[in-house]
Amino acid sequence: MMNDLFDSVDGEGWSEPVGDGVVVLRRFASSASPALMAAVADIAAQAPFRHMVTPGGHSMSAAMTCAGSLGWVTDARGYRYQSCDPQTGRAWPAMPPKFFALAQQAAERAGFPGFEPDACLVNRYRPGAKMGLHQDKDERDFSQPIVSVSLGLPIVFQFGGLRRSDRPQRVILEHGDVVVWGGVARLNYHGVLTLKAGHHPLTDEFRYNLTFRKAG
Ligand code: MD6
Ligand code: FE
Repeated sequence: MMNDLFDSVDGEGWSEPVGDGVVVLRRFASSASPALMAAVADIAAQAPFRHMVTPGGHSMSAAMTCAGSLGWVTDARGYRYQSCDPQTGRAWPAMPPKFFALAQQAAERAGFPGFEPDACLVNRYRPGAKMGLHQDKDERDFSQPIVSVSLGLPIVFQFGGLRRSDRPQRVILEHGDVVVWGGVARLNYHGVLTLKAGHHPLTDEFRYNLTFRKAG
């Protein structure tokens, strides 16, 4: 697996397979990260970060916004994708071309050529925020992978199995790391542990996560 230790056609980094269908492309997004964060600020100026409420009535500890033709929302009615931001009534901000290109390159590098994400969920964690084990299953086509970009403070990611009770592996995700998740792993449970306090030169006290999906 020589190519896993070296090269990436489009940039820096190295690959670490985590399990069938899951690979971490270490530092794949490092050089793009300042431009990605500038685009996040742009998105948040149009569609502000907010703490969405789960159908069970709990406010999520990660603040969220979205870009693309579809955005993921949760409220008392459930989880779904929709084309408008419920908070502003306007369409979600367009997917920045830099986002699309990076996600497509990462997917290709991981063996999923032709990935065309139409939704980018942007999560912002402050110290104390976390995301419990969940499946990403609101998308239409599970043949398409998910590409997840970590920016800012490190966090412990949990990669579980198809049952919530399957004991998860733990992997630290750092600034610039990209996880590509698909195939037999597409519906596996996963989450992140509580963010610890710290400071990052690009993101201050926060960790951001961009997850790209083909939702529609
Ligand atoms: C996060 N990520 O890293 C949350 N989902 O903050 C996810 O929920 C996620 O990173 C599916 C695939 C990759 C992910
Ligand atoms: Fe997820």
